[in-house]
Amino acid sequence: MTEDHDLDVVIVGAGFAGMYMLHKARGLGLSARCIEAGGDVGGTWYWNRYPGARCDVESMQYSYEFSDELQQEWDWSERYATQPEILSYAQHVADRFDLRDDIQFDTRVESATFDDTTGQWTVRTDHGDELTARYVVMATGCLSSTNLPDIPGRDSFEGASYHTGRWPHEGVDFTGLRVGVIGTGSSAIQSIPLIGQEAAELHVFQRTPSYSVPAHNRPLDPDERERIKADYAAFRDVNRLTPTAIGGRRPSIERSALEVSEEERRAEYEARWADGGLTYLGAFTDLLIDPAANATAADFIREQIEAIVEDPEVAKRLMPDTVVGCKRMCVDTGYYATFNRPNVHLVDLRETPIEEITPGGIRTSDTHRELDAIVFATGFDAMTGALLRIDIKGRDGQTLQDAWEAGPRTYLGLGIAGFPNLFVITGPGSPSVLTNMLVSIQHHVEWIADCIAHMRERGLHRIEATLDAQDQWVDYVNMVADFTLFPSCNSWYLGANVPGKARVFMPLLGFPPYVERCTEVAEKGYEGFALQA
Ligand code: N01
Repeated sequence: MTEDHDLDVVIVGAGFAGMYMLHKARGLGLSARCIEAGGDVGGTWYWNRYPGARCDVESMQYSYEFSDELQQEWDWSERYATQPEILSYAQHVADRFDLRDDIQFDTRVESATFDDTTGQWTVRTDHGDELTARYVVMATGCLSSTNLPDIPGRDSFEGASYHTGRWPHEGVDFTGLRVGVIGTGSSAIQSIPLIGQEAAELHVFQRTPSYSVPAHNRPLDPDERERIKADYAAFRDVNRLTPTAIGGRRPSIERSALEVSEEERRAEYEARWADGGLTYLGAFTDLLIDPAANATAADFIREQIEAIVEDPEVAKRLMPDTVVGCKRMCVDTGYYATFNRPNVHLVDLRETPIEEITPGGIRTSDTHRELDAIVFATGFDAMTGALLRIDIKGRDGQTLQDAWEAGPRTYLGLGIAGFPNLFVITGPGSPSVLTNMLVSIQHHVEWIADCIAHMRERGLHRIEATLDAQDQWVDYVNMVADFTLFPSCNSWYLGANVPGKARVFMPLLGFPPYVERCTEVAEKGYEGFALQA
């Protein structure tokens, strides 16, 4: 690692965003250091080691495309890759491009302060390092700051407790134990079937039921893999042109759910259910726009729950009544069927809320359940949590906490007015979590690298989003969200899962128009940004 403490760029985080940013920065001849809180690369895939953790974007899509050698040499083994396989892919990338030399592991960035006179950032870590850099790139991840709810008595529990996003590296053996899982989002839905097979008794504490579609995971057929690899670029292009940059294999149908006959609609849902995965929501164009269209997709899933779950009362409790898709859809392997096991019990917190966690278990309004272990599958302080945990001070000593008090404000999700030379990868105001993250990450890294190259060629040293451009962008992001059903339920997209967090719809819907806008901004000399020598 360079011993130099005066760098061109400091990158915070060594997940897929930070790793590629480091590679690109080196390619530009910049001196760069990446600071990573974990003990290795991988970001989300380093931390989320809970049973059943795997990506719900298909493995042939959830990978880097910047190096053809890399995408040709790596063989995914399953349709949806497991966490260990994705982590070993990240490690392979780190080795292949010698990235570790410039990554400082087990180190957390505590503050980043901009000096208006020198135009430099000073970055301080919990190890006492003090680095200066012209640019800071926040590659801190959207779902990395865990949300551990403040339930009364939480810390009094005498058994073992875990958060899915901070799972012990050595794994956990639940054999013979009485386990409680709090939460029923994606992490819970992936882990519950496996914990249910192991535990003596499993109690699932559900506050809001989730819609989940089957993954139908399977080993990847080598012929299928080779077919894709033979023209990988075309495969990527098709996926990139969908609104979520996912699933061009089964594209959205350009018509309303209400335009077609009942039989046709049903056949489409059945085909997508049988195929599995997130493309279920692409069945018709208006599923996330028109409540009546959405209800047809939601009804179909509720029917499936009714058919799978043997106890009609349990089935009813598992049925969501919100708009399907306005909370992130889940993809599962045997989730609903797990409730047919005699050792798995559903606790509906809407009927009997949690009152407290006790030394011996969890007390709800009707009873106390004795537990040996509690799993908090309670999610993340999404999109802003990891950024706001760092004390970031921009121009005139303004803190990011103050600037974002009423919710995050960015221009393109990439820059923030008042914070020169600070870039965010997949930040709020960009499509980010509504897309295949690998595609969004690569787009942002390349945009940032091109921007820095543009500045260097012209002897420019400072770039900052203008307040005007940022205000217009925030209005646009809100306008797009308001045109959809997304703001209609309490999702983490809205910050609604964290008590006290400002309620703002953070990501932007629609990847292709966003990419076009970013390209146009760059072509017009970074329109909406102020650039200075
Ligand atoms: O977190 P979540 P997650 N008392 O926020 C409940 C990605 N991901 O870790 O809905 C009781 O979705 C909360 O209830 P409610 C993916 O983008 C991807 O599961 O707020 N319950 C909810 O049920 C995903 O969306 C993959 O009422 C409480 C649950 O905890 C995102 O990460 C896999 C509570 C949290 O669900 C986050 O998923 C895993 C309380 N006080 C994750 N507080 C794949 O690629 C919260 N809850 C497959």
